[in-house]
Amino acid sequence: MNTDPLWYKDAIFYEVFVRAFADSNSDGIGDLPGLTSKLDYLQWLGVDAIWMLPIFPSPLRDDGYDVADYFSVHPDYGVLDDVRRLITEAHRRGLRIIAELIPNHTSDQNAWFQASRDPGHPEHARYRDWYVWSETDQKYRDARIIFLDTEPSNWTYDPMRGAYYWHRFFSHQPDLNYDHPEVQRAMLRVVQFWLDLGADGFRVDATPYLYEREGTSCENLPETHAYLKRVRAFVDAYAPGTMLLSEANQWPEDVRPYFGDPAAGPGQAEFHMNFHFPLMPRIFMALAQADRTPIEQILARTPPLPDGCQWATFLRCHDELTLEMVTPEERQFMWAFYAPEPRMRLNLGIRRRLAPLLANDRARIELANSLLLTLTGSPVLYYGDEIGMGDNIGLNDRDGVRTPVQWSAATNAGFSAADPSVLYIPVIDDETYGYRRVNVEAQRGDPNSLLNRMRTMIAVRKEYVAFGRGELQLLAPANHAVLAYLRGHRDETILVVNNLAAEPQEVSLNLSAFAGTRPVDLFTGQMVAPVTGVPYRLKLGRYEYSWLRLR
Ligand SMILES: [Ca+2]
Ligand SMILES: [Ca+2]
Repeated sequence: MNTDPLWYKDAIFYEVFVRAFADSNSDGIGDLPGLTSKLDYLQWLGVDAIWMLPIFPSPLRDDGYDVADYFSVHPDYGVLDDVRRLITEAHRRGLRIIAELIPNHTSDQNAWFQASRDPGHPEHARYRDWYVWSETDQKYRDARIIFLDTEPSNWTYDPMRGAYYWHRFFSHQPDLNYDHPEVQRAMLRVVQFWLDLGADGFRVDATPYLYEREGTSCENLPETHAYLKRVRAFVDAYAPGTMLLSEANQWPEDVRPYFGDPAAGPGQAEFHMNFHFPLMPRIFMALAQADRTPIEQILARTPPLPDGCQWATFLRCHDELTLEMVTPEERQFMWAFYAPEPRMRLNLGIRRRLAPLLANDRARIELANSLLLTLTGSPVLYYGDEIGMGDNIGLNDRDGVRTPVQWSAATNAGFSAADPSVLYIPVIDDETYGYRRVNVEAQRGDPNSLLNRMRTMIAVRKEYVAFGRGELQLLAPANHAVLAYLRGHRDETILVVNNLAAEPQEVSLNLSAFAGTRPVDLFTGQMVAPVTGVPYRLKLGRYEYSWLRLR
Protein backbone atom coordinates (compact mmCIF):
# COMPACT_ATOMS: atom_id res chain seq x y z
CA MET A 1 0.00 0.00 0.00
CA ASN A 2 1.13 3.51 -0.85
CA THR A 3 2.22 4.94 2.51
CA ASP A 4 2.63 8.55 1.38
CA PRO A 5 0.46 10.67 3.71
CA LEU A 6 -0.68 12.62 0.62
CA TRP A 7 -1.83 9.39 -1.11
CA TYR A 8 -5.26 10.88 -1.88
CA LYS A 9 -3.66 13.43 -4.23
CA ASP A 10 -2.52 10.65 -6.56
CA ALA A 11 -5.51 8.36 -6.01
CA ILE A 12 -8.36 7.41 -8.27
CA PHE A 13 -11.53 6.89 -6.27
CA TYR A 14 -14.33 4.49 -7.18
CA GLU A 15 -17.79 4.93 -5.74
CA VAL A 16 -19.63 1.73 -4.86
CA PHE A 17 -23.24 1.12 -3.91
CA VAL A 18 -22.82 -2.15 -1.97
CA ARG A 19 -26.46 -3.06 -2.67
CA ALA A 20 -25.75 -2.95 -6.41
CA PHE A 21 -22.34 -4.58 -6.56
CA ALA A 22 -22.50 -8.34 -6.02
CA ASP A 23 -24.86 -10.64 -4.12
CA SER A 24 -22.99 -13.42 -2.28
CA ASN A 25 -25.95 -15.23 -0.69
CA SER A 26 -28.57 -15.12 -3.44
CA ASP A 27 -31.11 -12.97 -1.63
CA GLY A 28 -31.19 -10.47 -4.50
CA ILE A 29 -29.25 -7.80 -2.61
CA GLY A 30 -25.59 -6.90 -3.02
CA ASP A 31 -23.58 -7.33 0.17
CA LEU A 32 -20.15 -6.94 1.76
CA PRO A 33 -18.87 -10.46 0.96
CA GLY A 34 -20.02 -9.80 -2.62
CA LEU A 35 -17.97 -6.61 -2.79
CA THR A 36 -15.00 -8.42 -1.25
CA SER A 37 -15.26 -11.06 -3.99
CA LYS A 38 -14.91 -8.31 -6.63
CA LEU A 39 -11.82 -6.60 -5.20
CA ASP A 40 -9.63 -8.37 -7.77
CA TYR A 41 -11.64 -6.65 -10.50
CA LEU A 42 -11.17 -3.21 -8.92
CA GLN A 43 -7.45 -3.87 -8.49
CA TRP A 44 -7.28 -4.90 -12.16
CA LEU A 45 -9.13 -1.72 -13.16
CA GLY A 46 -6.45 0.28 -11.35
CA VAL A 47 -8.44 2.34 -8.87
CA ASP A 48 -6.89 3.14 -5.48
CA ALA A 49 -9.72 3.80 -3.05
CA ILE A 50 -13.27 2.49 -2.77
CA TRP A 51 -15.88 4.85 -1.38
CA MET A 52 -18.81 2.83 -0.08
CA LEU A 53 -22.26 4.37 0.17
CA PRO A 54 -23.82 3.88 3.63
CA ILE A 55 -23.99 0.35 5.02
CA PHE A 56 -25.56 1.20 8.39
CA PRO A 57 -28.78 -0.33 9.69
CA SER A 58 -31.47 1.86 8.21
CA PRO A 59 -35.08 1.82 7.06
CA LEU A 60 -33.52 2.67 3.66
CA ARG A 61 -35.96 5.44 2.87
CA ASP A 62 -32.95 7.42 1.63
CA ASP A 63 -30.68 4.52 0.61
CA GLY A 64 -29.00 4.41 4.00
CA TYR A 65 -28.45 8.14 4.51
CA ASP A 66 -31.17 7.65 7.11
CA VAL A 67 -29.03 5.97 9.78
CA ALA A 68 -30.79 3.92 12.46
CA ASP A 69 -27.56 2.83 14.20
CA TYR A 70 -24.06 4.17 13.58
CA PHE A 71 -22.34 1.23 15.26
CA SER A 72 -23.51 -1.67 13.16
CA VAL A 73 -24.13 -2.92 9.62
CA HIS A 74 -27.45 -3.36 7.85
CA PRO A 75 -28.27 -7.11 7.91
CA ASP A 76 -28.80 -7.00 4.13
CA TYR A 77 -25.07 -6.26 3.77
CA GLY A 78 -23.62 -8.57 6.42
CA VAL A 79 -22.09 -8.14 9.87
CA LEU A 80 -19.20 -6.14 11.30
CA ASP A 81 -16.83 -9.05 10.68
CA ASP A 82 -17.65 -8.73 6.98
CA VAL A 83 -16.47 -5.10 7.14
CA ARG A 84 -13.23 -6.20 8.79
CA ARG A 85 -12.70 -8.89 6.14
CA LEU A 86 -13.43 -6.43 3.33
CA ILE A 87 -10.92 -3.92 4.68
CA THR A 88 -8.24 -6.57 5.27
CA GLU A 89 -8.65 -7.97 1.75
CA ALA A 90 -8.70 -4.46 0.24
CA HIS A 91 -5.50 -3.51 2.04
CA ARG A 92 -3.84 -6.72 0.84
CA ARG A 93 -4.47 -5.46 -2.69
CA GLY A 94 -3.29 -1.92 -2.00
CA LEU A 95 -6.86 -0.60 -2.03
CA ARG A 96 -8.22 1.80 0.57
CA ILE A 97 -11.75 1.85 1.94
CA ILE A 98 -13.57 5.14 2.47
CA ALA A 99 -16.62 4.91 4.73
CA GLU A 100 -19.54 7.27 5.05
CA LEU A 101 -19.97 9.65 7.95
CA ILE A 102 -23.46 11.14 8.13
CA PRO A 103 -23.29 13.69 10.93
CA ASN A 104 -26.17 16.09 10.21
CA HIS A 105 -29.16 13.83 10.65
CA THR A 106 -30.30 10.34 11.57
CA SER A 107 -33.29 8.22 10.66
CA ASP A 108 -36.44 8.83 12.69
CA GLN A 109 -36.00 5.13 13.61
CA ASN A 110 -32.68 5.83 15.35
CA ALA A 111 -32.87 4.95 19.07
CA TRP A 112 -31.56 8.44 19.84
CA PHE A 113 -34.57 10.04 18.13
CA GLN A 114 -37.03 7.58 19.62
CA ALA A 115 -35.80 8.49 23.11
CA SER A 116 -35.78 12.19 22.25
CA ARG A 117 -39.34 12.37 20.94
CA ASP A 118 -41.02 10.23 23.61
CA PRO A 119 -41.46 11.89 27.02
CA GLY A 120 -42.33 8.44 28.45
CA HIS A 121 -39.09 6.82 27.20
CA PRO A 122 -36.80 5.66 30.06
CA GLU A 123 -33.85 7.54 28.49
CA HIS A 124 -35.81 10.63 27.48
CA ALA A 125 -34.02 12.94 29.92
CA ARG A 126 -30.65 12.11 28.38
CA TYR A 127 -31.72 12.40 24.71
CA ARG A 128 -34.34 15.17 25.03
CA ASP A 129 -32.15 17.83 23.39
CA TRP A 130 -30.22 15.67 20.93
CA TYR A 131 -32.45 16.92 18.10
CA VAL A 132 -33.60 20.40 17.06
CA TRP A 133 -37.06 20.82 18.62
CA SER A 134 -39.27 23.89 18.52
CA GLU A 135 -42.71 24.94 19.69
CA THR A 136 -43.28 26.65 16.32
CA ASP A 137 -42.42 25.98 12.69
CA GLN A 138 -41.46 29.61 12.15
CA LYS A 139 -37.77 29.51 13.16
CA TYR A 140 -34.88 29.60 10.64
CA ARG A 141 -37.13 30.74 7.81
CA ASP A 142 -34.15 31.91 5.76
CA ALA A 143 -33.02 28.32 5.24
CA ARG A 144 -33.93 26.97 1.80
CA ILE A 145 -35.71 23.65 1.29
CA ILE A 146 -33.44 21.18 -0.50
CA PHE A 147 -35.81 18.36 -1.52
CA LEU A 148 -38.25 20.73 -3.20
CA ASP A 149 -40.14 17.90 -4.90
CA THR A 150 -41.16 16.21 -1.64
CA GLU A 151 -40.80 18.50 1.39
CA PRO A 152 -43.02 21.57 1.97
CA SER A 153 -41.08 22.71 5.08
CA ASN A 154 -37.88 22.08 7.05
CA TRP A 155 -40.09 21.47 10.14
CA THR A 156 -42.37 18.51 10.86
CA TYR A 157 -44.75 18.24 13.81
CA ASP A 158 -44.33 15.21 16.05
CA PRO A 159 -47.53 14.57 18.02
CA MET A 160 -45.74 12.34 20.55
CA ARG A 161 -43.34 15.09 21.57
CA GLY A 162 -45.92 17.81 20.92
CA ALA A 163 -43.34 19.90 19.06
CA TYR A 164 -41.78 20.45 15.65
CA TYR A 165 -38.40 18.93 14.71
CA TRP A 166 -35.97 20.38 12.20
CA HIS A 167 -34.86 18.46 9.08
CA ARG A 168 -32.82 19.88 6.20
CA PHE A 169 -33.52 16.78 4.12
CA PHE A 170 -36.46 14.34 4.25
CA SER A 171 -38.95 14.64 7.11
CA HIS A 172 -37.92 11.13 8.23
CA GLN A 173 -34.35 12.45 8.75
CA PRO A 174 -34.36 14.65 11.86
CA ASP A 175 -31.28 16.88 12.27
CA LEU A 176 -29.07 16.26 15.29
CA ASN A 177 -28.61 19.24 17.60
CA TYR A 178 -24.93 20.20 17.44
CA ASP A 179 -25.35 22.78 20.19
CA HIS A 180 -25.56 19.81 22.56
CA PRO A 181 -22.08 18.73 23.79
CA GLU A 182 -23.22 15.09 24.01
CA VAL A 183 -24.08 15.10 20.29
CA GLN A 184 -20.68 16.58 19.45
CA ARG A 185 -18.99 13.77 21.40
CA ALA A 186 -21.29 11.05 20.05
CA MET A 187 -20.29 11.75 16.44
CA LEU A 188 -16.59 11.58 17.37
CA ARG A 189 -17.30 8.16 18.90
CA VAL A 190 -18.81 7.11 15.56
CA VAL A 191 -15.63 8.21 13.78
CA GLN A 192 -13.49 6.32 16.28
CA PHE A 193 -15.58 3.17 15.87
CA TRP A 194 -15.11 3.04 12.08
CA LEU A 195 -11.40 3.89 12.34
CA ASP A 196 -11.07 0.96 14.73
CA LEU A 197 -12.63 -1.25 12.04
CA GLY A 198 -9.88 -0.10 9.68
CA ALA A 199 -11.51 2.59 7.51
CA ASP A 200 -8.94 4.73 5.66
CA GLY A 201 -11.10 7.80 5.43
CA PHE A 202 -14.58 9.22 5.42
CA ARG A 203 -16.76 10.88 2.87
CA VAL A 204 -18.63 13.26 5.16
CA ASP A 205 -22.22 13.88 4.16
CA ALA A 206 -23.99 17.24 4.01
CA THR A 207 -21.30 19.18 5.88
CA PRO A 208 -22.72 22.73 5.48
CA TYR A 209 -25.83 22.06 7.55
CA LEU A 210 -24.65 21.01 11.02
CA TYR A 211 -25.65 24.15 12.97
CA GLU A 212 -28.70 26.39 12.73
CA ARG A 213 -28.77 30.09 13.58
CA GLU A 214 -31.66 32.57 13.28
CA GLY A 215 -31.36 35.13 10.51
CA THR A 216 -28.97 33.00 8.44
CA SER A 217 -29.30 30.46 5.62
CA CYS A 218 -28.19 27.87 8.23
CA GLU A 219 -25.43 26.86 5.82
CA ASN A 220 -21.63 27.24 6.17
CA LEU A 221 -21.91 28.73 9.68
CA PRO A 222 -18.75 29.45 11.72
CA GLU A 223 -19.98 27.04 14.39
CA THR A 224 -20.19 24.27 11.77
CA HIS A 225 -16.61 24.91 10.61
CA ALA A 226 -15.39 24.91 14.22
CA TYR A 227 -16.92 21.48 14.80
CA LEU A 228 -15.55 20.04 11.54
CA LYS A 229 -12.07 21.24 12.51
CA ARG A 230 -12.53 19.36 15.75
CA VAL A 231 -13.34 16.18 13.78
CA ARG A 232 -10.15 16.68 11.74
CA ALA A 233 -8.03 17.24 14.82
CA PHE A 234 -9.48 14.07 16.29
CA VAL A 235 -8.63 11.85 13.28
CA ASP A 236 -5.18 13.43 12.93
CA ALA A 237 -4.43 12.49 16.51
CA TYR A 238 -6.20 9.13 16.62
CA ALA A 239 -5.36 7.71 13.16
CA PRO A 240 -2.86 9.84 11.24
CA GLY A 241 -3.20 9.49 7.46
CA THR A 242 -6.99 9.25 7.58
CA MET A 243 -8.51 11.23 4.70
CA LEU A 244 -11.60 13.37 5.15
CA LEU A 245 -13.65 14.30 2.07
CA SER A 246 -16.48 16.78 2.43
CA GLU A 247 -19.73 16.96 0.51
CA ALA A 248 -20.51 20.68 0.31
CA ASN A 249 -22.55 21.44 -2.79
CA GLN A 250 -21.56 25.10 -2.91
CA TRP A 251 -19.68 27.63 -5.06
CA PRO A 252 -15.88 27.18 -4.95
CA GLU A 253 -15.35 30.32 -2.84
CA ASP A 254 -17.85 28.95 -0.30
CA VAL A 255 -16.22 25.51 -0.34
CA ARG A 256 -12.74 26.95 0.25
CA PRO A 257 -13.34 27.36 4.04
CA TYR A 258 -14.04 23.59 4.27
CA PHE A 259 -10.33 23.00 3.67
CA GLY A 260 -9.60 25.14 6.72
CA ASP A 261 -6.28 26.86 7.09
CA PRO A 262 -3.69 24.15 7.78
CA ALA A 263 -0.81 26.66 7.74
CA ALA A 264 -2.37 28.64 10.59
CA GLY A 265 -1.36 26.01 13.10
CA PRO A 266 -2.70 23.01 14.97
CA GLY A 267 -6.45 22.62 14.92
CA GLN A 268 -6.96 24.93 11.91
CA ALA A 269 -7.09 22.26 9.19
CA GLU A 270 -10.52 21.01 8.13
CA PHE A 271 -10.95 18.64 5.15
CA HIS A 272 -8.23 17.14 2.95
CA MET A 273 -10.64 17.02 0.04
CA ASN A 274 -13.88 18.61 -1.14
CA PHE A 275 -15.96 17.73 -4.15
CA HIS A 276 -15.83 20.36 -6.88
CA PHE A 277 -19.58 20.42 -7.50
CA PRO A 278 -19.88 23.41 -9.89
CA LEU A 279 -17.25 22.04 -12.28
CA MET A 280 -19.32 18.92 -12.97
CA PRO A 281 -22.36 20.44 -14.76
CA ARG A 282 -20.01 22.78 -16.65
CA ILE A 283 -18.19 19.83 -18.19
CA PHE A 284 -21.56 18.69 -19.57
CA MET A 285 -22.43 22.25 -20.62
CA ALA A 286 -19.13 22.63 -22.48
CA LEU A 287 -19.74 19.33 -24.28
CA ALA A 288 -23.29 20.35 -25.23
CA GLN A 289 -22.19 23.73 -26.56
CA ALA A 290 -18.84 22.60 -28.01
CA ASP A 291 -17.37 25.59 -26.21
CA ARG A 292 -14.85 25.56 -23.37
CA THR A 293 -16.09 28.83 -21.81
CA PRO A 294 -18.16 27.32 -18.94
CA ILE A 295 -15.15 25.28 -17.75
CA GLU A 296 -12.81 28.27 -18.06
CA GLN A 297 -15.18 30.47 -16.08
CA ILE A 298 -15.59 28.07 -13.17
CA LEU A 299 -11.84 27.35 -13.00
CA ALA A 300 -11.20 31.12 -12.92
CA ARG A 301 -13.57 31.26 -9.96
CA THR A 302 -11.81 28.37 -8.19
CA PRO A 303 -9.44 29.56 -5.44
CA PRO A 304 -5.99 28.03 -4.94
CA LEU A 305 -5.90 25.38 -2.22
CA PRO A 306 -3.66 25.15 0.83
CA ASP A 307 -0.85 22.59 0.81
CA GLY A 308 -2.09 19.07 1.33
CA CYS A 309 -5.56 19.82 -0.02
CA GLN A 310 -7.21 18.43 -3.13
CA TRP A 311 -10.42 18.70 -5.12
CA ALA A 312 -12.47 15.58 -5.78
CA THR A 313 -13.86 15.72 -9.29
CA PHE A 314 -16.58 13.58 -10.81
CA LEU A 315 -18.85 13.23 -13.79
CA ARG A 316 -21.64 11.17 -12.24
CA CYS A 317 -22.50 9.82 -8.81
CA HIS A 318 -25.36 8.10 -6.98
CA ASP A 319 -27.37 11.33 -6.95
CA GLU A 320 -28.95 13.31 -9.73
CA LEU A 321 -26.73 15.57 -11.88
CA THR A 322 -27.36 18.56 -9.67
CA LEU A 323 -28.00 21.94 -11.29
CA GLU A 324 -28.04 23.96 -8.07
CA MET A 325 -24.76 25.69 -8.92
CA VAL A 326 -25.80 27.12 -12.31
CA THR A 327 -27.92 30.11 -13.36
CA PRO A 328 -31.66 29.61 -14.13
CA GLU A 329 -30.93 30.07 -17.86
CA GLU A 330 -28.15 27.49 -17.77
CA ARG A 331 -30.46 25.10 -15.91
CA GLN A 332 -33.13 25.43 -18.61
CA PHE A 333 -30.51 24.80 -21.26
CA MET A 334 -29.20 21.71 -19.45
CA TRP A 335 -32.70 20.31 -18.88
CA ALA A 336 -33.66 20.88 -22.50
CA PHE A 337 -30.44 19.29 -23.79
CA TYR A 338 -29.87 16.42 -21.38
CA ALA A 339 -33.33 15.72 -19.90
CA PRO A 340 -35.93 16.29 -22.61
CA GLU A 341 -38.40 14.00 -20.80
CA PRO A 342 -39.80 15.36 -17.50
CA ARG A 343 -39.22 12.03 -15.73
CA MET A 344 -35.49 12.39 -16.40
CA ARG A 345 -35.51 15.35 -13.99
CA LEU A 346 -35.40 15.29 -10.20
CA ASN A 347 -35.32 18.23 -7.78
CA LEU A 348 -32.95 20.72 -9.45
CA GLY A 349 -31.21 18.08 -11.50
CA ILE A 350 -31.12 15.22 -13.96
CA ARG A 351 -31.32 11.59 -12.82
CA ARG A 352 -29.34 9.89 -15.58
CA ARG A 353 -26.06 8.03 -15.96
CA LEU A 354 -23.02 9.08 -17.94
CA ALA A 355 -23.48 6.94 -21.07
CA PRO A 356 -27.16 7.89 -21.68
CA LEU A 357 -26.37 11.56 -20.97
CA LEU A 358 -23.76 11.43 -23.72
CA ALA A 359 -26.09 9.61 -26.14
CA ASN A 360 -23.97 6.47 -25.76
CA ASP A 361 -21.41 8.10 -28.05
CA ARG A 362 -18.17 6.27 -27.33
CA ALA A 363 -15.93 9.15 -28.40
CA ARG A 364 -17.86 11.60 -26.25
CA ILE A 365 -17.81 9.28 -23.21
CA GLU A 366 -14.04 8.88 -23.57
CA LEU A 367 -13.58 12.63 -23.93
CA ALA A 368 -15.60 13.29 -20.77
CA ASN A 369 -13.34 10.83 -18.96
CA SER A 370 -10.26 12.50 -20.45
CA LEU A 371 -11.41 15.74 -18.83
CA LEU A 372 -12.15 13.97 -15.55
CA LEU A 373 -8.75 12.26 -15.42
CA THR A 374 -6.59 15.24 -16.40
CA LEU A 375 -8.22 18.56 -15.57
CA THR A 376 -7.81 19.04 -11.83
CA GLY A 377 -7.97 17.18 -8.51
CA SER A 378 -8.50 13.47 -7.89
CA PRO A 379 -11.19 11.75 -9.96
CA VAL A 380 -14.08 9.80 -8.50
CA LEU A 381 -15.56 7.21 -10.87
CA TYR A 382 -19.11 5.99 -10.38
CA TYR A 383 -19.55 2.20 -10.46
CA GLY A 384 -20.68 0.92 -13.83
CA ASP A 385 -19.70 4.01 -15.77
CA GLU A 386 -16.43 2.28 -16.72
CA ILE A 387 -18.48 -0.07 -18.91
CA GLY A 388 -21.01 2.56 -19.98
CA MET A 389 -23.97 1.23 -17.99
CA GLY A 390 -27.37 2.74 -18.71
CA ASP A 391 -30.11 3.92 -16.39
CA ASN A 392 -33.78 3.07 -15.84
CA ILE A 393 -35.88 6.21 -15.65
CA GLY A 394 -38.93 4.03 -14.99
CA LEU A 395 -37.69 3.51 -11.42
CA ASN A 396 -38.39 5.93 -8.58
CA ASP A 397 -36.23 8.79 -7.36
CA ARG A 398 -32.54 7.94 -7.86
CA ASP A 399 -33.00 4.15 -8.12
CA GLY A 400 -32.66 4.44 -11.89
CA VAL A 401 -28.92 5.14 -11.56
CA ARG A 402 -28.42 2.54 -8.81
CA THR A 403 -29.16 -0.67 -10.72
CA PRO A 404 -27.07 -3.87 -10.34
CA VAL A 405 -23.61 -4.06 -11.88
CA GLN A 406 -23.70 -5.87 -15.20
CA TRP A 407 -20.97 -8.46 -14.70
CA SER A 408 -21.89 -10.83 -17.53
CA ALA A 409 -24.60 -11.97 -19.91
CA ALA A 410 -25.74 -14.62 -17.40
CA THR A 411 -29.05 -14.47 -15.50
CA ASN A 412 -29.36 -11.26 -13.44
CA ALA A 413 -26.27 -9.96 -15.27
CA GLY A 414 -24.17 -12.23 -13.03
CA PHE A 415 -24.99 -9.97 -10.11
CA SER A 416 -27.03 -12.53 -8.17
CA ALA A 417 -28.15 -16.16 -8.34
CA ALA A 418 -31.54 -15.22 -6.87
CA ASP A 419 -34.82 -15.47 -8.75
CA PRO A 420 -34.96 -12.31 -10.89
CA SER A 421 -38.23 -11.30 -9.21
CA VAL A 422 -36.52 -10.79 -5.83
CA LEU A 423 -33.67 -8.48 -6.94
CA TYR A 424 -33.67 -5.21 -4.97
CA ILE A 425 -34.30 -3.50 -8.32
CA PRO A 426 -34.20 -5.08 -11.77
CA VAL A 427 -31.08 -5.20 -13.92
CA ILE A 428 -31.05 -3.00 -17.03
CA ASP A 429 -32.41 -5.08 -19.87
CA ASP A 430 -33.12 -2.69 -22.73
CA GLU A 431 -31.96 -2.79 -26.34
CA THR A 432 -29.01 -0.43 -25.99
CA TYR A 433 -27.75 -0.79 -22.42
CA GLY A 434 -29.05 -4.24 -21.48
CA TYR A 435 -26.72 -6.62 -19.65
CA ARG A 436 -26.46 -9.03 -22.54
CA ARG A 437 -24.86 -6.28 -24.59
CA VAL A 438 -23.10 -4.21 -21.92
CA ASN A 439 -21.21 -6.22 -19.31
CA VAL A 440 -17.80 -6.50 -17.65
CA GLU A 441 -17.01 -9.98 -18.93
CA ALA A 442 -17.54 -9.14 -22.59
CA GLN A 443 -15.63 -5.88 -22.32
CA ARG A 444 -12.69 -7.42 -20.48
CA GLY A 445 -12.27 -9.79 -23.38
CA ASP A 446 -12.39 -7.04 -25.99
CA PRO A 447 -9.19 -4.98 -26.25
CA ASN A 448 -11.12 -2.15 -27.92
CA SER A 449 -13.85 -1.93 -25.27
CA LEU A 450 -14.62 1.15 -23.21
CA LEU A 451 -13.59 -0.82 -20.11
CA ASN A 452 -10.13 -1.58 -21.46
CA ARG A 453 -9.74 2.01 -22.64
CA MET A 454 -10.71 3.27 -19.17
CA ARG A 455 -8.18 0.91 -17.63
CA THR A 456 -5.48 2.27 -19.95
CA MET A 457 -6.41 5.88 -19.21
CA ILE A 458 -6.26 5.16 -15.46
CA ALA A 459 -2.88 3.45 -15.80
CA VAL A 460 -1.44 6.32 -17.86
CA ARG A 461 -2.70 8.91 -15.40
CA LYS A 462 -1.05 7.04 -12.55
CA GLU A 463 2.34 7.13 -14.28
CA TYR A 464 2.52 10.93 -14.02
CA VAL A 465 2.42 12.79 -10.72
CA ALA A 466 1.54 16.02 -12.55
CA PHE A 467 -2.10 14.96 -12.99
CA GLY A 468 -2.70 14.68 -9.25
CA ARG A 469 -0.31 17.28 -7.91
CA GLY A 470 0.67 19.57 -10.77
CA GLU A 471 -0.20 23.15 -11.52
CA LEU A 472 -2.93 23.71 -14.08
CA GLN A 473 -2.30 26.30 -16.79
CA LEU A 474 -5.12 26.86 -19.25
CA LEU A 475 -4.11 27.80 -22.79
CA ALA A 476 -6.21 30.28 -24.75
CA PRO A 477 -6.37 29.22 -28.39
CA ALA A 478 -8.72 31.16 -30.67
CA ASN A 479 -10.78 28.03 -31.34
CA HIS A 480 -13.15 27.79 -28.36
CA ALA A 481 -14.20 24.24 -29.24
CA VAL A 482 -10.79 23.15 -27.95
CA LEU A 483 -9.90 23.00 -24.27
CA ALA A 484 -6.13 22.79 -23.87
CA TYR A 485 -4.02 22.99 -20.73
CA LEU A 486 -0.65 22.21 -19.24
CA ARG A 487 -0.23 20.15 -16.08
CA GLY A 488 3.20 20.65 -14.58
CA HIS A 489 4.96 19.22 -11.56
CA ARG A 490 8.73 19.53 -11.08
CA ASP A 491 10.31 18.21 -14.32
CA GLU A 492 7.02 16.85 -15.68
CA THR A 493 4.99 18.91 -18.14
CA ILE A 494 1.97 17.40 -19.81
CA LEU A 495 -0.09 19.06 -22.51
CA VAL A 496 -3.72 17.95 -22.72
CA VAL A 497 -5.82 18.95 -25.72
CA ASN A 498 -9.54 18.11 -25.90
CA ASN A 499 -11.87 18.68 -28.84
CA LEU A 500 -15.28 19.39 -27.29
CA ALA A 501 -17.00 19.34 -30.68
CA ALA A 502 -18.63 16.61 -32.76
CA GLU A 503 -16.72 17.91 -35.79
CA PRO A 504 -12.96 17.76 -36.42
CA GLN A 505 -11.11 20.90 -35.30
CA GLU A 506 -7.82 22.60 -35.99
CA VAL A 507 -6.13 24.47 -33.21
CA SER A 508 -3.09 26.63 -32.89
CA LEU A 509 -1.40 26.72 -29.47
CA ASN A 510 1.18 29.13 -28.14
CA LEU A 511 3.85 26.81 -26.74
CA SER A 512 6.82 29.13 -27.33
CA ALA A 513 7.99 28.57 -23.74
CA PHE A 514 8.53 24.93 -24.73
CA ALA A 515 10.30 25.52 -28.06
CA GLY A 516 12.70 22.67 -28.75
CA THR A 517 10.73 19.99 -26.94
CA ARG A 518 9.56 16.79 -28.62
CA PRO A 519 6.03 15.96 -27.43
CA VAL A 520 5.39 12.28 -26.81
CA ASP A 521 1.88 10.82 -26.95
CA LEU A 522 1.29 9.19 -23.56
CA PHE A 523 -0.93 6.48 -25.03
CA THR A 524 1.21 5.39 -27.98
CA GLY A 525 4.67 6.42 -26.81
CA GLN A 526 5.16 7.99 -30.26
CA MET A 527 6.85 11.33 -30.77
CA VAL A 528 4.75 13.92 -32.56
CA ALA A 529 5.83 17.12 -34.33
CA PRO A 530 8.44 19.12 -32.36
CA VAL A 531 7.55 22.41 -30.68
CA THR A 532 9.22 25.39 -32.35
CA GLY A 533 9.00 29.15 -31.96
CA VAL A 534 5.88 29.34 -34.11
CA PRO A 535 2.34 28.44 -32.98
CA TYR A 536 1.89 24.69 -32.51
CA ARG A 537 -0.80 23.39 -34.85
CA LEU A 538 -2.86 20.29 -34.12
CA LYS A 539 -5.70 18.58 -35.92
CA LEU A 540 -8.20 16.75 -33.75
CA GLY A 541 -10.95 14.36 -34.81
CA ARG A 542 -14.46 14.58 -33.37
CA TYR A 543 -14.25 14.52 -29.56
CA GLU A 544 -10.58 13.56 -29.84
CA TYR A 545 -8.27 14.11 -26.88
CA SER A 546 -4.52 14.06 -26.77
CA TRP A 547 -2.24 13.73 -23.75
CA LEU A 548 1.32 14.75 -24.64
CA ARG A 549 4.43 14.89 -22.52
CA LEU A 550 6.71 17.82 -23.35
CA ARG A 551 10.39 17.02 -22.87
CA1 LIG B 1 -27.04 -10.66 -0.53
CA1 LIG C 1 -28.31 20.63 11.07
